[in-house]
Amino acid sequence: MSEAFPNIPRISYEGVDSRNPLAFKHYRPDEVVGGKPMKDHLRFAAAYWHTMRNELTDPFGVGTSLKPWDDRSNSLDNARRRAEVFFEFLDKLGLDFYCFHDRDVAPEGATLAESNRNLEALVETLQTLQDQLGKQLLWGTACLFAHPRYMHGAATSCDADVFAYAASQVKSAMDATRALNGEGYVFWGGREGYTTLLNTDVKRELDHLAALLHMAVDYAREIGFKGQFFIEPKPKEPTAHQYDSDAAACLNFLRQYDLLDHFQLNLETNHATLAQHSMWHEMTVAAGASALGSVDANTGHPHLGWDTDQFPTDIYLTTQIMLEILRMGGFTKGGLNFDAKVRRESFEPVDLFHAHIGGMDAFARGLKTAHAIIEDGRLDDFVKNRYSSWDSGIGAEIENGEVGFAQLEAYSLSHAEPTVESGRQEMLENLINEFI
Ligand code: XUL
Ligand code: CO
Repeated sequence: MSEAFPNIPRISYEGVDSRNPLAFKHYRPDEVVGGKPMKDHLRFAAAYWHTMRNELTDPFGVGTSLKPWDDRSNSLDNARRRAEVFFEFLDKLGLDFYCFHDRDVAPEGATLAESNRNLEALVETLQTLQDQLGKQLLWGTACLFAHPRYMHGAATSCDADVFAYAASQVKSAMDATRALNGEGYVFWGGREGYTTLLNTDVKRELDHLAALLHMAVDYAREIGFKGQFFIEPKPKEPTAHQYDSDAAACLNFLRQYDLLDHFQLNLETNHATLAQHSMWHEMTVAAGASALGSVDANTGHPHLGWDTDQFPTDIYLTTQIMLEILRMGGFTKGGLNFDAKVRRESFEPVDLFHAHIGGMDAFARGLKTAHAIIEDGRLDDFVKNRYSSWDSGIGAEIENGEVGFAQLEAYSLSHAEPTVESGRQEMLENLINEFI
């Protein structure tokens, strides 16, 4: 097949003085940071759905995206051509991983059997391309939200036949992920939520969602799938309330239904901000439960209240994300998946390159900055010191469960009014700026 991007060279590192928009200024895959090459810290992935399938429509207008290789048909040939173009894209950018939904890579057929056959055919193509170019599947998933059958949800549909269909689709998507040696499998609750409580039995729907996840855990055991399961929180959109609304809600759900041992969280910045949290908050909550698994790297628009899925370019954001990743000792099965799309006005193939280069450079800077902050040690020392009253004396006794109200009352009656210290927020903000 002829090249899809004939005028775009393989993207290489040219350093901070380069003015070439098709070069990395900061991302140097083999540069060692804290004992590990950048590429192994960052584990960048491209999202098949945005890169290959997003036509850049919006509620007010048709798609604008130019994809000369795509004849817009539902044929297997077109699907295979797209896969080849996608791997050319990964190769030129030096992206080591990718992620997909079943229906992104293979067309939905007239029957479930035909859809399954289409997916199996594309898995063969993807396997060949992975082997040829040395690429890896970060995670796979099933699209349980686009087809009209899922209008009321998939695992949480009011209709048991829809649940059965969704389960079948997850089964095939897990087979595909296992065949491609995927590092993980994601559940994002597409339409698992409600638009009105007038017609919804929330408790019953949550029970059903948990049942589907337990079936997935059982099936993984059955087929020997060793990948990591992830849940991806999002508070709303498309439904008014999504059951996987934020990290805390997901952890509570997993704990309630005895699934915590089998799942980690895949956190996405734009979902965090839709939930009125910062990404840093979500990461801290997940890390606190040892459930921080993977990241969908994107960002929202500060003035828009919906999921705009923009490429991440903010160095503060990438620094905060990489601080948490370094603090937990790095990714194991997870990575940084650019679940992001170019703007509707950025419709040319080269825009896809600019977008990924920017995201990769922003994360390379975030990694180097976070590593320097940790090496410097002042931030961590400050926090450690702030809690030093808990390291001995009455603090240690409380933490060890050695005292109760009566002892604490006696303690407080015999001691002077506590003297507390400044939180020094502004000083710490300035400290971060020393490194940015
Ligand atoms: C939707 C979203 C999904 C998941 C995978 O907002 O983030 O693309 O990442 O289903
Ligand atoms: Co996502």
